[in-house]
Amino acid sequence: MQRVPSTITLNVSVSDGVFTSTAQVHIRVERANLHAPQFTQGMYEADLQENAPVGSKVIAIRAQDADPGPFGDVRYVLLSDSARDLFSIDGNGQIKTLERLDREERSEMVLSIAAVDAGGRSGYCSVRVTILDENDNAPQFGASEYHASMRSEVEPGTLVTQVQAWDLDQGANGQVSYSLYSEASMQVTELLDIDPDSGWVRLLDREVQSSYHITVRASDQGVPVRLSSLVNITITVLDINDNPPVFERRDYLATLPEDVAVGTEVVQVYAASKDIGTNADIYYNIRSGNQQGHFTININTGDMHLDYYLRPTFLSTPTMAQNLFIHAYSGQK
Ligand SMILES: [Ca+2]
Ligand SMILES: [Ca+2]
Ligand SMILES: [Ca+2]
Ligand SMILES: [Ca+2]
Repeated sequence: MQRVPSTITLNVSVSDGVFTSTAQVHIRVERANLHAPQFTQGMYEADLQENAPVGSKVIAIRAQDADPGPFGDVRYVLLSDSARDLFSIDGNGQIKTLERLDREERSEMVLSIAAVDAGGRSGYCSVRVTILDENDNAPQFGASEYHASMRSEVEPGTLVTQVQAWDLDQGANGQVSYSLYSEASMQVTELLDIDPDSGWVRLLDREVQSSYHITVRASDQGVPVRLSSLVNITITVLDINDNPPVFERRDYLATLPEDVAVGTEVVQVYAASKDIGTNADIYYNIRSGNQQGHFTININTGDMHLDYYLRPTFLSTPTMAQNLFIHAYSGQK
């Protein structure tokens, strides 16, 4: 290609046939901006580790401009507003981070970048940045503590309750498994266990106790560090009414003088049940022996009173015995 001189000098003369005038015209030749910058790729792909320190290198991109001189000098401009706080790009097309990036907030970003020459011509490309997961979230249980109940007569093997935890991380970093907290007492681990995948708590063996307290751990499968959380579960055993009340004594004996006043307390009977809660509430009535209605019993306390004036009836005999059968029952009044 022939080199174009940077200035051209023209000698110009004009004549009207009589007079001639001559002038010299200097023309400075400027190069034309023939080429727009062009990226080597329209789309670049880059991976960036989550939480990488500020200033980490993401990728270097490059645009070329065939013009010599300033029209061939390229500078890079990050066009995406949202990316400008997070990434920088320097004169060599090197993209670096300005912030630590959180994959759980945004796992992928596409940056639009322009290469601009001194003449204002430009070319464009995109850079897709994929944020790679780091195990930076522990599993979180759905509740701060769990309460469940089971009936006292359930068979071993029964599923009692289920806990669930979520982990925001990706893949193994977010895969949750459940276990009984290893510091749980031996006693608890013999009575209950938990399915590592589903979080279902299962009864292994029954024991006479009104509640169980266990601690469950949810762990992720992160490498190299596994993260975990703990939660407490209280399981209340709902009693069934299967223990009939037993009187503390088989026979109660009361002796009354013949002139006893109406309303006098005769005796107080007492029965108890091995059940718990309302199933241990005992009620009393007189089952038989009280056909004349001489005695009353307090249904709640077992307190028996004389409800009759004895003297007229009993005068004829020196002593008189009366057998009463008291019934104690539990549950509903
Ligand atoms: Ca150019
Ligand atoms: Ca994160
Ligand atoms: Ca993460
Ligand atoms: Ca995790």
